[in-house]
Amino acid sequence: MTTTRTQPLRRAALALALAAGAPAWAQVASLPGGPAVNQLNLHPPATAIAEQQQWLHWMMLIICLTIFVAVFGVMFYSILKHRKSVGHKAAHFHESLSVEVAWTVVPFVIVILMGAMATRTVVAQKDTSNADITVKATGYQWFWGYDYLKGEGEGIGFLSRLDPAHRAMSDAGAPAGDDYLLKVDNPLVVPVDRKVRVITTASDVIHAWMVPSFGVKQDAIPGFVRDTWFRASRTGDFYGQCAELCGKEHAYMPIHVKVVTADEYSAWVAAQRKAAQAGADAAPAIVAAR
Ligand SMILES: [Cu+2]
Repeated sequence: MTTTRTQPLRRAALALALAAGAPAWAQVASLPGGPAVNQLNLHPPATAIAEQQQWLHWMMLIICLTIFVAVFGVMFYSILKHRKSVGHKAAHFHESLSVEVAWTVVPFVIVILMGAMATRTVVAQKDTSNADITVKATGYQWFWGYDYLKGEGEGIGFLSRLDPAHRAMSDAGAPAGDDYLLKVDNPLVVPVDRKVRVITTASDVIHAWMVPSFGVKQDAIPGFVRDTWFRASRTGDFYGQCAELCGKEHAYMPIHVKVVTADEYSAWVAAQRKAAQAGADAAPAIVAAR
């Protein structure tokens, strides 16, 4: 009797919950170069370094899992088969040289092997020499500033801020779009297959410049200069976020890197220069008009 009465109620509540929740998540699709729907794994790599990192990540995980299964397998087997209730008699040996040598040498060899596999990538991550383009990324509360210091585009500088519409969506608790909280006014534009050195610093508190697809995460520290690099292997839009808790708007300072072809990059540089020149020309005119 009770079931027949509560079932329609439950169904109605479920339908209501689905109707309320469905529009929010049903229309969100994976963002290429950014987060994916139901993403469990790391972002698809867009640099050789990110590829190596992911290979290392899986290799280390498999090694750890193998050790875990082997150690716990032996342990549980021993507990089960050698228990007192089945009449097992404990051995009474002490100080076995061979066992002690084995449990010292085997883990040592495993650690050395893992370290040897990672060393090449870790060293390569830090090699910022011979960059084609050098960009300074400055963390501010709460946006990024980019200054092209060397290479094609030298002298260009701008701020990169979150789209105010996204901030409003966050305040309203109504997220929408695939690039929610990742859309900026001015993305960092770089050419494909060129070594881009990113110098990081900050003007107020510690921030961190992170783009997962590039395998890059570097603290931006006030009063200090740190650097990292990437060489994007394909064109497209890649997204990241500030990765160091930097205050109340920490979640609202995304990173958008636009990787374009060499020609598109040259065109972009020319357009930036033209805009800067137009601005410089207009300024005296405004002064004169007063
Ligand atoms: Cu920050």
